Amino acid sequence: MQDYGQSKMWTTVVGPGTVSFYWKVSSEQDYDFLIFYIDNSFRDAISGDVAWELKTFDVPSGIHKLTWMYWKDGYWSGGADQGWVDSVQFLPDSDGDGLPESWETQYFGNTTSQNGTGDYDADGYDNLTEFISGTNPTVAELRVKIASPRKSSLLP
Ligand SMILES: [Ca+2]
Ligand SMILES: [Ca+2]
Ligand SMILES: [Ca+2]
Ligand SMILES: [Ca+2]
Repeated sequence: MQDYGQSKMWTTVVGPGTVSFYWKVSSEQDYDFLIFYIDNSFRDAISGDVAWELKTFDVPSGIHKLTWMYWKDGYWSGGADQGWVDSVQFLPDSDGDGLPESWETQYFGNTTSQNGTGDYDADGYDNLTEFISGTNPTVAELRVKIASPRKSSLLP
């Protein structure tokens, strides 16, 4: 690829939902960037030598264009001078509660009975927290609290 210029890839999705992907870049630090846009609005950029990173963004309702662009300034090149994007995944969330449809269906059998603030298994973690941390929203996570021993009871 020539100095000065850009290369792009894009896809369109129907929101609401969540897009996630891995990206990395090897470029001239602070001059050449790998950039992510939703429609024409800037969301994030990396520059220099960045190892694979997982990124997650909310996509609002409607049709949206997701764009990844490698952008170069007019002067030097650095590193391998390219960006990589991998494992792009869009999880639709038609009711906009932050829980992907596939996740709601997997655990609750439908998308309507639960939302992000519900706590189906009453373990103190709401469903959105369980989704983000990868725990099971239908099985209570064990919460262990070990109190420090009271000196008074040991040494009366
Ligand atoms: Ca949902
Ligand atoms: Ca729901
Ligand atoms: Ca819970
Ligand atoms: Ca749980």
